[in-house]
Amino acid sequence: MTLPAHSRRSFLETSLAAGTAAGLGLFSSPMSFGQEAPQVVGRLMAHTTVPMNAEPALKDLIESWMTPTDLFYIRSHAPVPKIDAKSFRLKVEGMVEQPLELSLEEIANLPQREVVATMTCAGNRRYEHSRVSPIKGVPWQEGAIGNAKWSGAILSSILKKAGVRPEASHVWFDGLDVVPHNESTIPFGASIPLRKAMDDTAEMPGSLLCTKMNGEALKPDHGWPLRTVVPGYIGARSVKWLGKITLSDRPSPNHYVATAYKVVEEGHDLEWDEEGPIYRYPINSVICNPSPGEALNAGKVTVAGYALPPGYPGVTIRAVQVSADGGKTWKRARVSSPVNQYCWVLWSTTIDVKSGTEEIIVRAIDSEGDRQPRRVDWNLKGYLFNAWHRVPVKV
Ligand SMILES: Nc1nc2c(c(=O)[nH]1)N[C@H]1C(S)=C(S)[C@@H](COP(=O)(O)O)O[C@H]1N2
Ligand SMILES: [Mo]
Repeated sequence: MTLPAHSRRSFLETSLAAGTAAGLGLFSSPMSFGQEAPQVVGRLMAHTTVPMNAEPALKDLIESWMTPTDLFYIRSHAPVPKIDAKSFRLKVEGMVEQPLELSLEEIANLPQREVVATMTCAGNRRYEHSRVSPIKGVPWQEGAIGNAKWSGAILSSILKKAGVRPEASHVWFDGLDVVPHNESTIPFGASIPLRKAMDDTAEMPGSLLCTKMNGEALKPDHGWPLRTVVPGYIGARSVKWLGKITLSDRPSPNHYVATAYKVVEEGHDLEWDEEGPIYRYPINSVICNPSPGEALNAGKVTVAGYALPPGYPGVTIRAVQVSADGGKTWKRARVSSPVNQYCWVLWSTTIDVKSGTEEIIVRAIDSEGDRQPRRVDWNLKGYLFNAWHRVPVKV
């Protein structure tokens, strides 16, 4: 997938000219986190701590295909809400035959599933994107992504229990968090097409109402006691601290669907109105080792990272290619992890670098033959940045 080609601004590819090597590394340069020094929180580096917005170091991130929960990025728009598990009820309302109020116990008694899926923030790699001109928003490097085992009830089974009326076509999710917005507060919300919610296959439900992450009760930062997980969609559609599901004939009017999370260029009112919400994430790949600006000896160098197929059903990563000569020649990397739909792969290879080698580049190709784009259009919010990933090195 490429971004809409409506840009009057420059195309964007990360390049040496656009930033100094020292400014690129997650840990090598505190300056890359803006004015404030990054704060270490457990195994994450926090951009902000209230609310928590934090990502892991890339070398830690690719240590395992399944991301340990303490290395999983956290993206929250407001502090973790206080929820009482005993009195908690998930509301299901709107265009349904029978509105529901379900306790955690009742949800646990519905058909359960366990799925492995990658979650990624639409703003992952925003930091690189912002080099063309500054972008507001968390300056994510390449760590706003993780792969976890999610377990819980299948969303469609709850919808069937409530009885979806024929005029419904979208499923809204509202969180229990309280996000400051225009001098007032709103819950974080999302919505997905009803068809996506009902698109269960033997391997993968269209959407999950998740109560466990990596085999343990969800951690508060990740949405305890209940969150949605929508495989293939940007993280923003997987609402944490889920309190209410509403069936409707239109997408949610919540700010995070109606206004935020759109690919717009200038952000005038008509452009926001015309542009639809982002749902799926695009193909991507990232070099996690070596680090930007790392000094390397001439000769063979190990290069490793992750690659993510686009969030289409059945699409996987076919190949990951690495170049040390500016893209003239490419070497195919070895994929060392399972290759599944909706999941990243981990890859590594060795490549020859010599005196004068300035950068190492990676790109990925999916099972449909679609390629990660060399460059993408700049957009106002810095979403879905997936140009070839370039890491400057010193040999
Ligand atoms: N209620 C609520 N749900 C939310 C958010 C939030 O701020 N509030 N952030 C969203 C965004 S933008 C992302 S990328 C993912 C991040 O999930 P994680 O913090 O478990 O990694 O949660 C999504 N769900
Ligand atoms: Mo996000």
